[in-house]
Amino acid sequence: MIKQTKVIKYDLEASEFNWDIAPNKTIKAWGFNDQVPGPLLKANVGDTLVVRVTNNLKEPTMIHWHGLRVPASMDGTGVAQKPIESGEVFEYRFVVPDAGSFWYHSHSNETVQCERGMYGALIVEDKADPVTDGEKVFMIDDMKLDADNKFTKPGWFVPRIIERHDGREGSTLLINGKENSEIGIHDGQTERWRFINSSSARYFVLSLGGKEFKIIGTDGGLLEHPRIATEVLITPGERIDIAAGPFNEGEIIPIESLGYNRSTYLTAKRQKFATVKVLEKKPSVAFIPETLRTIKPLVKQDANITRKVKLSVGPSLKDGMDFLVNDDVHVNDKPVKVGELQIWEVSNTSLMDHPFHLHGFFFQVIEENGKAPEYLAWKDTVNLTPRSRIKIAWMPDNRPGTWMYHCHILEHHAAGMMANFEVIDGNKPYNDMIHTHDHHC
Ligand SMILES: [Cu+2]
Repeated sequence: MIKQTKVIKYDLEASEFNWDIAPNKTIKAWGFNDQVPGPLLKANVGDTLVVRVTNNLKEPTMIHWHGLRVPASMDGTGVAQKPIESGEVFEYRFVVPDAGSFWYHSHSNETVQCERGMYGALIVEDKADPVTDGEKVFMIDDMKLDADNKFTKPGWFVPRIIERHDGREGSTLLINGKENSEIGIHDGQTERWRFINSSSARYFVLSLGGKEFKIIGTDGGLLEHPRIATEVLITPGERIDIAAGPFNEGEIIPIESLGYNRSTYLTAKRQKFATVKVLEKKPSVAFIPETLRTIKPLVKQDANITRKVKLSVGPSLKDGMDFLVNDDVHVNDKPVKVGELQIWEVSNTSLMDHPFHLHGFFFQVIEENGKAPEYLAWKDTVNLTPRSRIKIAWMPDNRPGTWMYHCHILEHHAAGMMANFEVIDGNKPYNDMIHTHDHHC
């Protein structure tokens, strides 16, 4: 049987516009189609997405498709394409090969463009998805605004150092671009809630007022088995899908983040992002099976390491500190060959957390600080706690080109904690010259 695939077209217009994050609280947002987040893009596995981006900002932009196994030329970074200049149009076109909760965001002047709202969700569905009574996407963000609701950058040395060290965190807490929103779910029903952390630097520890939920998916789609939890960490860039409910009519449940200590100057505390109200009872058709899918391990835990990636922080005279990959900033790492299994040891020698993100490919964490992880999952973003070490396994499939990995705290990425590398076709001679391009974030 030939699988029917569709071509799905979207138009995104990047511009500046007024956006109400709360009644009488309006910001000058940068975003897509006059909304924060941008439009929800949806497709089924195997569809071709064609996204025409018109840039009506006063500066260049590019869009990165976070978690999607797109061709290298569609990855939306400065090594993959020419920036879309002000007034220009660029068409992204790619097949969506995997089901899951993905997102798109600016990969150009990211610390400014993402902070102001240039992101949106991209959901890829599959027939094998569990049946639920409904689905919601929650894009988590925070904004640092001044008294006039403006995005000012810290001027003084000390606040500037704090923002560089911690990443930019703000006290305006948003779900889907709104403060204090109210969300409804019916008594007796179970919904799939997809959480995407689109903030610059905030570590979000999801809690529903202590109530149990089932974690059913993460970056690369469904887990093998649901995991019952009352809290789960979602770092910048990461996604967690849960089955929420059933709850009882009249219940008021907060969607909150518990404090996470990531050794920042500013300490995190428990904070409410939104409120769930449980409405009248309705029948349910939801069924969350005990086995959601099978994930084959790529390799055994004791597999030989093929590369070491060290994340660290070093002193810098100019900015207080540099954010380093293998003791350097904005690195060009060695190429990898198509079809050659990669076993990377990623270590963090610094005293703060870093969410490590690999573009374009999913990996499996096969070891965490010497131990096998509790469960198998396809990931593209994984947290490294202070002084920790993990092993990840991933396979460069046949999508040669320039790719990158970086810390997803946007200020750390911009300060140097990133590397480009080539995926090369092993059957063709490798031309060292392609490695001499400029560094881009
Ligand atoms: Cu970092």
